[in-house]
Amino acid sequence: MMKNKRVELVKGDITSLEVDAIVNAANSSLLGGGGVDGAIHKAAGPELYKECEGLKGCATGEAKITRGYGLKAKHVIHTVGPVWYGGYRDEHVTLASCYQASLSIAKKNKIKTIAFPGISTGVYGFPKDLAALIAVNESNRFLKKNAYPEKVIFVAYDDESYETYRKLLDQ
Ligand code: AR6
Repeated sequence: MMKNKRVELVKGDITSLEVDAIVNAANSSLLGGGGVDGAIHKAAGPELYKECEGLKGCATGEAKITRGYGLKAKHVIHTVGPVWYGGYRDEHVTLASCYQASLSIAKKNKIKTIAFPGISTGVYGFPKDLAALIAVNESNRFLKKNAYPEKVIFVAYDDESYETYRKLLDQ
């Protein structure tokens, strides 16, 4: 369906994917929360929480990796997106950094397939269309320069997000 074979779009729950790594939209404590973070911790089980405790948090715009435990995914890459303040705090730069940091960790760990939810587009309030544009641009930029990851999968949780990504990827 997509012209670029290294980028894919799927709709649904990221915790069900059998990939090398799923990305978590975490907060800086890395100790869980609601949204996709809550779903990932619930599916992975208490061992994920234990490993996260040892990481001592993560700065906004950065990323850290753990194992996947009860998930089908082998690893979880936890990144902390920016809270949207109307665009006045360079949120777009920080969000781009989340994608670059996550993809760099994937490369370091020779991860072949990585799946991203819409970082910051839930509780953190980042506009979904702008976030999807950043996600696609940063991923394409990284893939052009690197052999790993081999494939990036964008996971749209609802129809609206799916359409937003589809339009960006179809061109
Ligand atoms: N699979 C894929 N996408 C999902 C899933 C799922 N199971 N569940 C939600 N989404 P959010 P944020 C989508 O709020 O905005 C947490 O409490 C959702 O529709 O999970 O980065 C953390 O601990 C939305 O498009 O993350 C932080 O405190 C996207 O995932 C804070 O929320 C992200 O929504 C992070 O906020």
